Amino acid sequence: MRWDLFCRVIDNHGDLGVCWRLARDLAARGDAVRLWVDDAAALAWMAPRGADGVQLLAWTEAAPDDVADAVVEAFGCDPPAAFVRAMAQRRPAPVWINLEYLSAEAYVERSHGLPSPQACGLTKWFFYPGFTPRTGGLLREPGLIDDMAGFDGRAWLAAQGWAPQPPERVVSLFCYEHPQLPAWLPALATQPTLLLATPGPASRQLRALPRPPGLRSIELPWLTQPDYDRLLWACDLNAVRGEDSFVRAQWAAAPMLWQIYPQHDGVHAAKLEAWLSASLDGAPAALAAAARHAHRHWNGLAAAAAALPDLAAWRGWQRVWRQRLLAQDDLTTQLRRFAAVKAGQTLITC
Ligand code: TRH
Repeated sequence: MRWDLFCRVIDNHGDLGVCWRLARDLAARGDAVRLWVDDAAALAWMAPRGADGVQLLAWTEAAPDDVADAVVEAFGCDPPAAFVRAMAQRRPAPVWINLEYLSAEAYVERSHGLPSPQACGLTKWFFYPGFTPRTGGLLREPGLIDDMAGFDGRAWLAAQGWAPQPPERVVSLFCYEHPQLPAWLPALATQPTLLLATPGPASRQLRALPRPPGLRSIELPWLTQPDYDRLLWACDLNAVRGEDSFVRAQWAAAPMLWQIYPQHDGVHAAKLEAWLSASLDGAPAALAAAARHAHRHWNGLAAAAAALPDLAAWRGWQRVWRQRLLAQDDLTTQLRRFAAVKAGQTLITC
């Protein structure tokens, strides 16, 4: 199958991060992918060597010479008008899919797979990632779990020059502007800790804060997506943000803190609670309570800080949660199946 994938970079790196990961996965399965991006600058560090089978194109308002079998607009970015006109003229019509943001909230299962008739006569289908079999699943490329199985985290960190000095634990930090950071550092330092801070807000805020005794930190460069994965696999605790690193931390199955993408009207609180309920369902009560509190405090939704859960017990539970997620088909498998079925059912309603 041939794909046209549209990505508009709003802010931060998740739009491009998710689209690149999807494009790479589709191509690795033998599909031809054109990835149309309005600002691909971050690929210079995220994926400096590109990917076989992925044709990277600059977003253009010009009419295309042709349209692929399936068109995916990521996060409701609306393809260019001339492209949509070409889609409506194509026979057979392409399958048009809107790949939505990830959430564990209940509306996702209700909305996943619904059609939306468009003025041009085409049907746009809503495809929701998610954590349950009644959603579109999560991006998980073939071989990911095997790659982790043979990975030696401490050796990899040492090879990068980021080896902890025993008995230091290693924590990765990828965050937005973070009001809790000044209080978090002394709490981390109660045990010898090496903090690996990603570029951007994490390093910038850290630079301005005193280092409590017991805490060392290293400012990292931007890593390729595969190397950022390896960082998550190597660390004892990962502070992640947004959507894609949030998913990758769940595949790493290490203790994690998620700084959700803050939304002005506070709707992110419901999104956080939905994920906490899903991912801690069945966890030992004390662990679940401590992990919930840690995430709420991390997101400014709980006043007082509290001790983190025991990292060994937390890692044990993250592995249980990962096993549950592995039971569902991955997003690319489901998307390809969905597009093939809809291609057979494309309705021209005009
Ligand atoms: O950068 P983000 O905050 O992106 C956000 C979210 O996706 C949010 O949902 C969306 O609404 C907003 O963008 C527009 O976090 P996220 O989703 O983790 O994306 C970061 C990407 O960068 C991810 O693919 C991982 C990748 N990455 C690297 O490749 N190397 C690195 O060194 C780091 C730190 C990240």
